[in-house]
Amino acid sequence: MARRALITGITGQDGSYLAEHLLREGYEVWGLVRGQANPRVPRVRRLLQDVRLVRGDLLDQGSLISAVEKAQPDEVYNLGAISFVPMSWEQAELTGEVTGMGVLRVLEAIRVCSGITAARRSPAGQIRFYQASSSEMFGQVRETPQTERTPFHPRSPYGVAKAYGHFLTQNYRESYGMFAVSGILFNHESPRRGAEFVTRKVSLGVARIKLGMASELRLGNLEARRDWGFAGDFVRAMHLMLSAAEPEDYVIGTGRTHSVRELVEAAFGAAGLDWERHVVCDSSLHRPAEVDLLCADPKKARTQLGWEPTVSFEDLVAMMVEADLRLLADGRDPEQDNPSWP
Ligand code: NAP
Ligand code: G4F
Repeated sequence: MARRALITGITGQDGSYLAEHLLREGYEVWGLVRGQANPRVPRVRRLLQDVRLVRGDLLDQGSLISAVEKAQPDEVYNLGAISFVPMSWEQAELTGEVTGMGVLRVLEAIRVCSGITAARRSPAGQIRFYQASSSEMFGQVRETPQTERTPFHPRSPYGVAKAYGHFLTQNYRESYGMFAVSGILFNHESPRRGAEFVTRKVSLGVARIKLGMASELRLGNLEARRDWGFAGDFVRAMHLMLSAAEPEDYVIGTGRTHSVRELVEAAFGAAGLDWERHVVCDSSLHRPAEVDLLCADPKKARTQLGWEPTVSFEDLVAMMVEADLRLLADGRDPEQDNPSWP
């Protein structure tokens, strides 16, 4: 029998790469989709044809129990979240409900469906659980690079909600003996990245300028530094964590950090453009509290999981710029009709 995986957030960047990876590994893949007319669902149905879809919402406990009952998964990957940091200040309560409390609801669905109680700990052959934790939890970093032992100091309602989900996952592991782990993932990008995140905003902006569709690109803080990797590499780490002998949390990143300014230089350079002629700094895009510097120490993942990133920062930026040049040159809509999807 093929192993079964249930993925929340199947319509997002990571959901698509993880589904492809697990299908290649021989899994039967189920994806949770929300809403009665979710515009991303036709795209998933068209592009990930072998994925089975089940309706549910991280805000709705009963729907998650039903989804687990229907999919009968061996593994659950909780990737669903409100994941855009600036939105978490605008809709802090909703972010807490989806990104934070959503983790509790998924864990409870697994616990209830598995018949786990304080007296009856997790049985053999239990459902394994992956939580999409984030380097945003490190926030105002206490040390660099950041490891699994670095304390958290989140700087956004999103980071706070992720910290709640992270500690809750650890707590369910300790309280009920569940195979529940968190991957503390640093920023990972791809041509499938949402257009609101800075890497994609820049690659789309460069493509529009190169094709004469725009002349300027407005950005916020150019000095923030991130450890940017390729999403296709990072989903392999999620699967390795759930395939390990013991449930443990891991930091996943490249170990290299670059500023937004360096990202901009690389992206405009990849299209043969001078960024200083086009980029406009817009202070309205600055955040109420910024995370200035993120840089992973992925040693534990390398030594215990054998995980290594394969795509460099320069190649990632070039890949995204080239994909967006092709996309816009073909007259396609970046949100609806992305040919970089499978
Ligand atoms: P993404 O592209 O923004 O996808 C988010 C997913 O969450 C979408 O499929 C969205 O579905 C779903 N979702 C939102 N609200 C929901 C709800 N109420 N119920 C069920 N699903 C809901 O995010 P991503 O980049 O793939 O990231 C995946 C996960 O990793 C997220 O939890 C994110 O916070 C975390 N993470 C990401 C990074 C990164 O650099 N990408 C780094 C660390 C951690 P709809 O299509 O229906 O909106
Ligand atoms: O691309 P970003 O919006 O990503 P951010 O805030 O680091 O969050 C992403 O990575 C987290 C992992 O650390 C995930 F958990 C989270 O879900 C998400 O995927 O912004 C990156 C940096 C920030 O410092 C921001 O201030 O870029 C800076 N920036 C400068 N100008 C901008 C802009 N960010 C955006 N989105 N748009 C700008 O115009």
